[in-house]
Parts: sequence; structure tokens; C-alpha cells
Amino acid sequence: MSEAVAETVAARFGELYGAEPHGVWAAPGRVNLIGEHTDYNDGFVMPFALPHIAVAAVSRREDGVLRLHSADVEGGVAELRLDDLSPESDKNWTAYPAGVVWALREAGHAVSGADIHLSSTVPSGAGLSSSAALEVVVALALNDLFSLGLRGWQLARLCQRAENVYVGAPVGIMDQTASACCEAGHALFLDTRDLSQKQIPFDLAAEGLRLLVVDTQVKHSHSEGEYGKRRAGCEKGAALLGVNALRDVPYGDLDAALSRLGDEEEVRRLVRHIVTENERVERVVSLLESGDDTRAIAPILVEGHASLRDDFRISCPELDLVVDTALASGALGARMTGGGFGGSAIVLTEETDVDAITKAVTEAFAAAGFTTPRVFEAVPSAGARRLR
Ligand code: GAF
Repeated sequence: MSEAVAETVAARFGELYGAEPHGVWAAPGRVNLIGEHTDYNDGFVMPFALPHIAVAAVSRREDGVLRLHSADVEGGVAELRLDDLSPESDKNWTAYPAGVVWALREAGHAVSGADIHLSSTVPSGAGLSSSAALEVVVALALNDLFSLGLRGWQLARLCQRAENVYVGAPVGIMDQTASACCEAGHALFLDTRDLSQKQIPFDLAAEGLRLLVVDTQVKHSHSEGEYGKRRAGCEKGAALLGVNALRDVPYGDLDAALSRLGDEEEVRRLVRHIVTENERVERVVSLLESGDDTRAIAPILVEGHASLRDDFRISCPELDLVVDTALASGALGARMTGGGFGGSAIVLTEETDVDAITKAVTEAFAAAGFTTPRVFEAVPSAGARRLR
């Protein structure tokens, strides 16, 4: 399948730029199994890659020009001069690939220009890391074409810098690392403090299980204020507690830490979510590593959703409706995934209950007057790679 996609994207590159591309690369979107908003607190996360990919056909240039085109956005080829790239100057989709070029050059890597055509199957604004997929596919292509020799986690760091500084969204490091480093059939246990990683086998089908993604179709964006407010609140909590990051508050010290926060009720809630969420990731990892029944992780997913809804306060009626309806229709576990305020939820279920749950959620959305959700099965897939 990837070969056919590479062929199509390369052919379109040829029409746009009048020559064969020097190569074609792919980078996936992700869902996060557990560990939400922990990544900018130096904590733990556990995403896996989706089969949905951003694909880039790219050729190297030597003349300081960057040309960009997307199959997914109306409009022609955008032409930029590398020397003119400057943070927060671009509010369009082109800021993601241009930001990566800017970040590579800012870090001292000799990138002298490129022609790029992009095409993505990662739903945008659905909390499935469509932006990270775009960034990582461009970073990987340039890494290869300019022989930069950077590893996956290094590309992820540069992509995060592009998004933080060039695009202006204060995101953590999870999505870019997931897109760059995930492996098929595995979830990625990532320590966001030092980016140490462990690939955890995650084969739901072997146990008669499925993981559904329910895209609520409620769009969200991290450059809007609420994500940044949560991040600032967590940083305030760490400062009040005298630690570098909330990662440094041990789970066993949570009550004492909360009492030290006195009447800072908002900060207390944020701290409680982060400290308990890190502990939930550790519990999920140890259950999966023990080789026990994967069903055992389901209640932890449900706890995680309650914490995001009640303490971190980033759920929304549509996400809550997915979780409540799925659980009432026989799902083993469910939670929102990603940044929140819309986007997607995940549902862990027996294979035999997939249809009933999909029907129940779709009907509940119709009854509530919400836009019809998009439901699909998530299979842990490969990370970023060269297709040709
Ligand atoms: C978004 C961000 F981009 C990630 O860095 C992470 O914080 C996530 O929200 C929440 O876990 O996807």
C-alpha cells in the first residue's frame, strides 16, 4: 500500500516541479494510550503510531529556496527564501514544514533548500498529531537528503522547537517522538525528561481485543490559549513546590504536596492530575510488561479520563459522551486522548463488541445533536521511514 501512495505522491511532485523527487518519506499520526499533558512536566507518556501517514516527496536544492505544496490545502506552490524564514511570521500550514527547515538551520545544519510536496491521511484537528506528522516527515527527508546523521529523538527535538518557536504552539515532545520513533506492534514508553524509550509489545488482536478511535469532529488547536494556560499552571505548581518539574513530586508525597499548595485550588488540581497520571503510566507499563491480560489496563484508562475531565478540565461534552456511552455499551475502558478540548477518544473493547459500541456512540451523538463522529480501529503501526 505504501508503495502505491509513494508512487502517487511522487507523480504529483513531478507535475508540480517538473522532475522526479529525490525520495519519498512517510511519518505517522499517533494516539496516546496513557500519559496526558505529562510531557511538558518531564513525565511519562505511552503513545503508539497510527497507520495514517503524512507523505512527503522531496528534492534537495542548493539555491536557498524552499518550495512547498500540499495536496490537502487549496492553493498553489508557496515559494520562500530560507534567509527570510522567521518565527511566528506565518499563520498557514506552511509554518510546519518551513519551521522545521528554520529549526535545522538554527541548530547549525547545512540545509540549502528543497522542493516539497506533501499529502496526509492523518485527520487534522482531531488530536491525532497531524502537525507532528508533517514536521517529522520533512525533518526525516532533509536529514537523509543533506546527510545530517540525526537520530529519531534528535529530529523530534528539532520538530518540537519548530512548533514551539516558529509556529508558536507551546507543545511538549510526545507527538514528534511518537511519529519519529514508534514501531509497528508496539506502544512507546517514553520518559520525556531524557527521551529514554522502551518499545512495549502491544498486540490487541492476539487477545481478541480492539482499540477504537472516535474522532468527535470537534476541532482544536494548541496555539489557542487553554493548552498554554494548563502548561503555565503546571509550571507555577512546580515553582511553588520547589521542584524542577512536577515529575519530581513522588506519588507517595502527593497529599503532602497538595497541602503545601494551600488555597491555590486551580494549581492543586493540575498537580494532582500530573502526579497521578505519571503513576497511571507506570502501572500500565508494568501490567503490559508482566504479560498479564491486557484487559487489566482498562480501569486505568477510565481513571485517566476522570482526572482529565475533573482535575485538568480539558474534556468537553462530546468526549465525555463517547466515554460514557462506550462504557455503558460494554467497552472495557475509554478515555480522551491528546491535548483535549475536542479531538478524539479511545475505546478499549472486546472484538465482539465493536459494532454495538460504534452504533451506540453514533446514535448518542445524533440524539445530542452533535456532528456524526468518525470511528476507526487503531492498529499500532510503524514510525517515520523512507518509502523510496
Ligand atoms: C498535544 C501536545 F502536542 C503534546 O505535546 C501533549 O502535551 C498532548 O497534547 C497532551 O498529552 O498533543
